[in-house]
Amino acid sequence: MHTSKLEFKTIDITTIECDCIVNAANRTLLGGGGVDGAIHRAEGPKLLEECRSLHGCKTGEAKITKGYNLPAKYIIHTVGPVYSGSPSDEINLTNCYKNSLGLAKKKNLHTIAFSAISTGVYGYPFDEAAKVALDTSANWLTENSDYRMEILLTCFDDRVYKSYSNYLKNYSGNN
Ligand code: AR6
Repeated sequence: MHTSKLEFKTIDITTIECDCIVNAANRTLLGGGGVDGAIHRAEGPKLLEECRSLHGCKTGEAKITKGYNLPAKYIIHTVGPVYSGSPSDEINLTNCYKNSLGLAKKKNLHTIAFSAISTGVYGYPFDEAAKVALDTSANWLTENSDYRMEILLTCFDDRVYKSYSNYLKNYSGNN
């Protein structure tokens, strides 16, 4: 018997004690601004050194490193799409969530906290990104119902929190 969970809340991802946090990285995996910058700042040079050995990451894919001094045991680095308005954006963003969850399962991890991938510098509209994050996470839990996974979607920006709330409100209204 196990209980999987899907929730969202306003929290700084670098403070979360869990099996893994998901960083919204870029294709170099060598750090940047936003949540990526915050994670690298909180951790320091050892993370950067391990990231160098990974030789980058394609959009929609995910790679894992240790969490070093962060409270999370591991960091999954995924690369969201730079929003362009084309159908490939949704496919790539969906793959970020799916591949991160798949990697966490492969590593036998059971608690995962996501940043709101692509909703900052990469310009993905909040409502559309919320739909992808919530639908993909919920579908993954259904498809992997034999595995316990607790998913937390972090919202650092109030507009992200509002989009998650609104999507769920409309969702329950339709059912
Ligand atoms: N904890 C949780 N969420 C955060 C934090 C934090 N400490 N800081 C920011 N966010 P962004 P992207 C939220 O720009 O759009 C970097 O330079 C933020 O409010 O970090 O995928 C990379 O190196 C927003 O909702 O990532 C790439 O070059 C969300 O995290 C590029 O930015 C994502 O915003 C990736 O852009």
